[in-house]
Amino acid sequence: MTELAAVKAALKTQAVETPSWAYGNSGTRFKVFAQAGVPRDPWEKLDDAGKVHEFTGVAPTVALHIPWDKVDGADGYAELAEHAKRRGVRLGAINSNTFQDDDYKLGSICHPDAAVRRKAVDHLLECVDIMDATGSRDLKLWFADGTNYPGQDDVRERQDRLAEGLAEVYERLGDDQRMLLEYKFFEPAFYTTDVPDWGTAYAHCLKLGPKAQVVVDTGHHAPGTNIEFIVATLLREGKLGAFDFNSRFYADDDLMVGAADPFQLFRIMYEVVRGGGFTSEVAFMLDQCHNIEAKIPAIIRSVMNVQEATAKALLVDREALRAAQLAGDVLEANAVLMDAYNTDVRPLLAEVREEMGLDPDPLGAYRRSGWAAKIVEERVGGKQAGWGA
Ligand code: AOS
Ligand code: ZN
Ligand code: ZN
Repeated sequence: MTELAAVKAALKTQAVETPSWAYGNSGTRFKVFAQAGVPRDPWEKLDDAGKVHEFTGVAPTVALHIPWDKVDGADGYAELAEHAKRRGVRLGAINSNTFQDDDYKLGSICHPDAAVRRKAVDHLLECVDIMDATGSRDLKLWFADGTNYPGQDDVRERQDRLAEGLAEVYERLGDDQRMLLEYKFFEPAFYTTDVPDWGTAYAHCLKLGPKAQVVVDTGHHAPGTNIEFIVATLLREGKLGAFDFNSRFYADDDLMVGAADPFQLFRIMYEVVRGGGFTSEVAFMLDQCHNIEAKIPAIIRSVMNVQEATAKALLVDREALRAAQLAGDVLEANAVLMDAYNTDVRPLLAEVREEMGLDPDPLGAYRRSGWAAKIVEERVGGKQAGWGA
């Protein structure tokens, strides 16, 4: 296989998981701008996700969020999985929610009251039951737990509570299931967060065992953090479970991935490729909210941005780079990397899509499909789905 053929083959195997909540309405704490045609339930979210996969060819799974995507009936989740299949996609990670209940004001799994911790852990166990029904591999955990004021709670004891709760859920996982622990440096807690950084997530995952892995959400770091270094380190330790891709300018902005800093995304993807993460079990998920832009095209654009960064990362001349590095040729090593980054990979990706039997222009194809007008016309009445509901 020529090198270019190998790059194309790799790009064809790429799988980007889209989040169910990105198809619904979202906003800031100031205002949610509702959009016509937005899904009203998980079934319609899957209809839209099916369109993203139909036009990109590389978005085969959809992450669910419980309780936002809760369905009724004993066979509800099996039916949802069937519905996904009919739309050409599969159900992906199950995201838990221990942040929208009044009981969680002082935390969930780290709460000082054992009864609240019990409630939180029971919810996580319920999520594993759902995974059994949907056939999902991953349980994605993000905790809003933390404190707002120094002295509010015992920071160290909260870690013990966290470890205890996680251990109980870990024990419940099936052989092929994983627990993905996401960190975030602040928000909603403003003084301490119980899983604030990759080191804390890594320490808990290490203690738990091989089925516990760290999630890197690209929007969850302090400005200036070298995320690709974290990625390289976690991959080296075999502890990178997944990405939550999005872009940030200031805080956890959840904008389209690759929109704020495509160069950073390239550097991250280069470390993924370099560390063997592209072919391993690392899950590439989007975690975004499309507050003002149309949802489906924004998600298609995001998937394409991931593809472009990946293509550039795959195009790095690794031999030339290594030779320059070993020779101590700083400028040449940097030039090799920048050459790949500055390559216009859009024609290459258009070819890849054509070879996959797809339209080379996914956004144009979506626009021409008439789906946007159809959902506006058909999805009338009922309550639109949204982040938080
Ligand atoms: C929150 O900031 C995190 O990014 C989580 O991944 C969260 O669960 C997700 O945004 C869906 O609520
Ligand atoms: Zn996230
Ligand atoms: Zn986030």
